[in-house]
Amino acid sequence: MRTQVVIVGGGPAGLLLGRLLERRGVESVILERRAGEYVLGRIRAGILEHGTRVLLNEAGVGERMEADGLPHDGVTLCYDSLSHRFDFVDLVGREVMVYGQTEVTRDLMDARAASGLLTIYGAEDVALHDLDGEKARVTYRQDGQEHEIVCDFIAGCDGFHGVCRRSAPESAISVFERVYPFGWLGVLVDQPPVAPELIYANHSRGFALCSMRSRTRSRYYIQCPAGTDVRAWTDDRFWDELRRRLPPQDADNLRTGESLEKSIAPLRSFVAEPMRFGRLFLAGDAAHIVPPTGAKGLNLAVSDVAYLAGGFDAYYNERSSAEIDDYSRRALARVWKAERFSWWMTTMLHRFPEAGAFDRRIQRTEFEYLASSRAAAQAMCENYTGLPM
Ligand code: FAS
Ligand code: PHB
Repeated sequence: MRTQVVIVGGGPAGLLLGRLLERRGVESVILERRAGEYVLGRIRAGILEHGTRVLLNEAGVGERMEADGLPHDGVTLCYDSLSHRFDFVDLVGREVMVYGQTEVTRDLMDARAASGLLTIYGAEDVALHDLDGEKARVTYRQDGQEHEIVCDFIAGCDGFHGVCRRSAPESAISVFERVYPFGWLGVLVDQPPVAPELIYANHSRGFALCSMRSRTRSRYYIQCPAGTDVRAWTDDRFWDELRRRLPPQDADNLRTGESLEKSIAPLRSFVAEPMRFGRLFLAGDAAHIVPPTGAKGLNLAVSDVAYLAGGFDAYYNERSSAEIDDYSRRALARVWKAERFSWWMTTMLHRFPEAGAFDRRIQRTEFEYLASSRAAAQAMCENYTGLPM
């Protein structure tokens, strides 16, 4: 088989890249290791930046998001007994969209199927070849059969544990990483959210987040020590701990129920540089990871593939390589700003086991400054609702 771009990974980055390329007349094949239903079963992000919402609408996959999503124009941060609501529209003139990653992925899958474009699910042992050759090659196995695709470019959209980043020459890649001493224990429940907007709380017992997927389905997280076994957490134990970390009026409003999903996400900051190796381009979690505190992970995948689609468009339709040659620099400039913001939100809102009295005073002062300075609040909201793409 031959194509112009092979996309490895059928998550949001790969599917959105495929959609953006289709709109520009560039041919792609997506290779996804898992089955489609498995991909949809992963509960991940919940907040779309303003720019992501605009881009999904421009790509013609925003209809269900606009019908079912929840535009939010504010968020509340708490620190012990302190609580402050940040009004996005007043401070930075834009809002965010609450619409789960699962639904974004479903919309993209449906659009690709409706266009009759090829996504190969169950593609095993994907391997990349000839990254510096005249053409690149991708091999994979499906139903016991070996297959090969010859292509101009490979987009590595296969996430943190994928094969693409590992296929780059070890001497050519630089890695920057911070692993946090805690994770997020997350629960999905079919109960109305505790409040109309998100609540991020730094309590002496640890971080908690009240989020949602709709007016009848909620998503909650509590900080837990790294290495925690999710089996040690019954629903009742989770609800009791969450209630203890929330402001009293929110704890009283909490509607509990049987968890539809319960999982622990480790927290890390990670960037691999550069994001291009010959004919291989990395995008999304394949190139970088942020702690979810800033709600940046999915949104960074979106800006990466927007840049990459523009680059392939210029290459094929204007015979110019300038944009793809500048992809890594341009993408990393936005990645690092999101890494900074996600690190800053995580540092301010979590209890660090090794923190001393001075560290906790500085953390509280960071919150008090943020809650008392319009300029500081504008900076926080500018990042949370999304820096320009
Ligand atoms: P993804 O990991 O979503 O997709 C990669 C795809 O590649 C997967 O479908 C995988 O099956 C496939 N793949 C992997 N290896 C392959 C191979 N060798 N061959 C073929 N296919 C292969 N972000 C937030 O903003 N908020 C959150 O709350 C949040 N929670 C998260 C929880 C967890 C457990 C994780 C892991 C991430 C979370 N994220 C969150 C970040 C997440 O939303 C990512 O940013 C987002 O999924 C990025 O999308 P992709 O880059 O497409 O990577
Ligand atoms: C979510 O709803 O899953 C969510 C929301 C905000 C975050 C992280 C996760 O910062």
